[in-house]
Amino acid sequence: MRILLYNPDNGVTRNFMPHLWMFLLQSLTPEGHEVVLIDGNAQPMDEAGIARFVREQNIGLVGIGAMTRMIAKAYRMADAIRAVGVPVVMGGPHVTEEADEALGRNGGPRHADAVALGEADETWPRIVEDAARGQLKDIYAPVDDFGQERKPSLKEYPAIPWDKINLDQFNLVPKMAKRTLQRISDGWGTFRIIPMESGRGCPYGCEFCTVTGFFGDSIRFRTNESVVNELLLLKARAKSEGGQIAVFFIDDNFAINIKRTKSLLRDIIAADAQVHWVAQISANLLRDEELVDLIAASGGKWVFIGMESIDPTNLADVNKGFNKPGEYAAVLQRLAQRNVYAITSFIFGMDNDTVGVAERTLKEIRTWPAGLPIFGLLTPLPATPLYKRLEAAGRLTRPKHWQEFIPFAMAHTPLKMTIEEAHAEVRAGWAHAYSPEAMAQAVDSLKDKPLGYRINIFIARMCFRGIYFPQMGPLAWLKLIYQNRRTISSLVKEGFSTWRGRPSPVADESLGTGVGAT
Ligand code: B12
Ligand code: SF4
Repeated sequence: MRILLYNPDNGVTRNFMPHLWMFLLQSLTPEGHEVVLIDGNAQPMDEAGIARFVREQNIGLVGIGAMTRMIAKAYRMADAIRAVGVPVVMGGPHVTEEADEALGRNGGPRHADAVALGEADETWPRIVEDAARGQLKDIYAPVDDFGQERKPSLKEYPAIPWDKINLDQFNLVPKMAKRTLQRISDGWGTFRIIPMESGRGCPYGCEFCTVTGFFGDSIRFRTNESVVNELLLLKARAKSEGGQIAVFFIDDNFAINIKRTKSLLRDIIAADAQVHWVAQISANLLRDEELVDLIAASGGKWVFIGMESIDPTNLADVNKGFNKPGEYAAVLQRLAQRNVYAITSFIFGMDNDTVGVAERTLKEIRTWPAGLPIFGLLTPLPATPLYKRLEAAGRLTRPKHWQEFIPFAMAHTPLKMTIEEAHAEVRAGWAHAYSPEAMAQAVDSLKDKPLGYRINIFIARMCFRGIYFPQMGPLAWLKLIYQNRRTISSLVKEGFSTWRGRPSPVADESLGTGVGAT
């Protein structure tokens, strides 16, 4: 049987990296079946297009995975596929919480023939075999022989064959530049950001987060050896094709067990398996100097930190009181001293937020080392404690907000400002953090570092800006370049004089990773 695994785009941003679930399920597919992957972010498709694809390619089963914000598109695509007679199984965090919606058991239309609840590592092979026999069940749940929920252990993690998988759709280097860039230094003919997990689960239980409910509070880790081998495979692939690879450790809290993280990083260094990497780590765990040393030595370039708010009352409200705004600056300095920078994520529209929260936050940010700030709105995702609290309080204005997804729009009323005011705060956050002046200031703040770091932060910020401001077309890019012409010209001038002062133009090792290509 030919199986298509499909992840829809959200129609707003281009994800900079493929989704891990597709590669994982592909590796867990029983022998005798062929798996094709389509990521809508890299290969946009509409309903007619996917229906044609499954017919022409003789697809016998389609698996669709989606976050809440993409679910409406996922349902439309599923409807189109089912209309041409091909069964659809859906999985991922949204349908796990809203299985009745996907199966049409809540009064709405049915979108999926089957739903895989929770982690599907162990149920996927069964789903495939049932589909091949034409006997798909409605629901597949990860349970043991006694019907108790069972979280898969990651000790026997499948070897994802990164050396063989066709990754053409995930190359971030434009096709026309591939040949030329292949010859630069170690080669930049391909540049891919690959998702990798070293563990699952987070015990912290922040109120707005799906993770503790979905993956559980018991943390499970892969063996160091299996992570190191995967890194080595990816590194070898990048080398053989004259390209670059960076890894996004998608663990929700990569350092949740500091002892284990240190041991993994030491093993990566010992095996010479370093690639440039980014990971999510909460600020409280970055107090440890030795950990930060190891992060830098093992290839860590960017750390994603869910700061959420600079207001301790807000943090306590969402059960994230372990974040201490008073130590944010010190944490970021500690990283920057090792040339590791931070993606700092903030949520506006929290219960204690008032008008002006964006400017208050930006004032703090301006005192920190340059980084990549992100601003979002508090969003009640299905089945989270936040959703339940707001529902009970009658504060949800769009209880099924996912059925009509609107980017950066609230689905409940904040307590101390209006919905429109919260939207304006997010707009202000993005506009000021990524204005040409802020870009110039970020580059200038790194004037003591080699040129490569400044170029890296500038490119990363230009790309990251695209999370909020659409910049997909050439015109939007030209406008952006024009607006930032002063910073660009100063970087080019400096680059030119550095190059003239050197015997040969070797790319600066400090260039790091332009991970922010969203
Ligand atoms: C990496 C990641 C991202 C990446 C993008 C995704 C990517 N390219 O990988 C980035 C950093 C860009 C990102 C952004 C956002 N993310 Co995010 N992200 C994650 C993260 C950390 C890891 C995803 C992952 O690979 N997990 C590991 C794999 C193995 O797990 P999985 O995807 O769940 O798949 C398993 C099962 O769900 C199931 N499964 C999944 N799909 C399918 C399909 C089929 C057919 C089957 C059978 C089974 C199946 O089987 C898999 C194996 O067990 C998760 C948290 C987490 N730990 O999962 C959040 C998470 C998915 N993100 C989340 C959110 C909210 C966001 C943002 C909206 C945040 C924001 N406010 O801006 C944005 C939106 C991005 C966008 N462009 O639309 C939420 C989604 C909750 C929800 N109900 O939708 C999560 C769960 C985190 C959270 N805090 O709750 N994210
Ligand atoms: S620390 Fe991060 S992953 Fe863990 S519950 Fe909080 S927001 Fe979710």
